[in-house]
Amino acid sequence: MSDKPVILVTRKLPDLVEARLARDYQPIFNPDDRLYSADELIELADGVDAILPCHTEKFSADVIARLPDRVRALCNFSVGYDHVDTQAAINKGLIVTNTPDVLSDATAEIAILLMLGAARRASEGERMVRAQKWKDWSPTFMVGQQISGKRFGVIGMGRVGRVTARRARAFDMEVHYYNRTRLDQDLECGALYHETVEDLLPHCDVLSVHCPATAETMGLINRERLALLPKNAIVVNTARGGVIDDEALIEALVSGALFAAGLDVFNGEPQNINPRYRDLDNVFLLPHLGSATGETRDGMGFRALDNLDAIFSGQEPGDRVA
Ligand code: 8YV
Repeated sequence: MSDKPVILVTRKLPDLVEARLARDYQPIFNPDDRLYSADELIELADGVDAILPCHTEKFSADVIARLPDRVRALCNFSVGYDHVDTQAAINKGLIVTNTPDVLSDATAEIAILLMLGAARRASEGERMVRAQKWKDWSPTFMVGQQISGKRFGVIGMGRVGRVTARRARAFDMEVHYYNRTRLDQDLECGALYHETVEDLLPHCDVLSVHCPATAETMGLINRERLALLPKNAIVVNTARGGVIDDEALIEALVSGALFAAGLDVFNGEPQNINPRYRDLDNVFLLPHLGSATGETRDGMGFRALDNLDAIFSGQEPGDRVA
């Protein structure tokens, strides 16, 4: 019998990541990439030393309480950890880690893609070409919005928010932001700080959401706050669906108060997103692709493994969040 730690890997991971896991641990893989129920997770965790989950597995207080005591850590393959009840993990003595930094570039790319797609009506145009409904060209045909030189507002100027702001500057956008604490000048790079979300919103031709999903940020972008955006603003969300009140956003898109939205994350994703989004031409919808590049998914896996390695060699993992 090997004395290597046993790791439950909840989803199919990139080949290089699985190869390193197989070299250094006794992994229990999920070759069919099936989404486990809570009961299955608990059953599979029997005899396991740590779990390497994704945000698709929910570790509620109840699930955590039912995990076998042998499980020492949840080393997530994600930067967000709103799927884990961290207080319950702390109470049980479970270490929780995430994968920051390695997905900032990829997520920023998707935020910029959503901004451009929403502003220039990309999915609407693409659907038209595919459906052979493109009949003519005229000076007033499918006119969108130019984003160059406009104001780019960021809620949550963490790693992803800062990289996205840097990319937006390449379009000569003026960056405004709200963050719980003001950044040092060298990290601000000239971005204009607003002390409250309410102060920020009137300055956003594009609003890009980058804050984590917490009890405080749930429903943050609600009807009252959306009303503070300039007319014809664009809302982009690559953070978590829960930060936006869907009904309020949809109303603003239908009424024309907002020009468009670009969304990569949703309440109820993947199967139960608000069906009204599907009927709106002025939303650009993507299926949670923020970190979906080969380079980034390898990087996330290696980062999760670095955390596992630290834990099983008796060191403090670099990305401990609980
Ligand atoms: C990941 C994400 O792909 O890392 C995150 O928090 O939202 C995604 O981009 C996903 O969470 C993997 O578990």
